[in-house]
Amino acid sequence: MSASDKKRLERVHELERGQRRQQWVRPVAFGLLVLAVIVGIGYFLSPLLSPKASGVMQTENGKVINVQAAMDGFDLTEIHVKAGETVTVNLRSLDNSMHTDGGGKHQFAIDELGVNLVAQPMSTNSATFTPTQPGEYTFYCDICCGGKANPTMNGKLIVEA
Ligand SMILES: [Cu+2]
Repeated sequence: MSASDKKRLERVHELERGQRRQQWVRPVAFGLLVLAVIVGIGYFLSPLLSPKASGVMQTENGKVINVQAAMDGFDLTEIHVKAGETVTVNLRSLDNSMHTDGGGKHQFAIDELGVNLVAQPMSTNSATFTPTQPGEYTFYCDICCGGKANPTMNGKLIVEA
């Protein structure tokens, strides 16, 4: 084999190696793209698919209030109940324990009514109380985001006569 033949042969091998590289790069890149799209769609759909649990329900045991808290505040900021009516608050924290600010916990506290409820990360905690005096009470979370002073981490419980 002459020197030029050897060189030509090397060149052919080089080309084959290059093609083999391309052969796996494309499917892998495509696979990653598909994965990214699926993850992206899942990320945007998950809040729509998970049941939106917040709201106020009238039950035979009084009023049940499902309220969710995250770093941007409570999803209910005004709650109406009647004086003398039993109120159960189910507070759900939507944040996980990776949050440095408050560790994913949120609070629902009403000083005047002796309510101090803390929900653990991604969990629900409940408190039952019966307000007897009509009036406007502030509920707040003093755990995250500057606490009580944060205007988004509070709301009003309005007790009607
Ligand atoms: Cu909070």
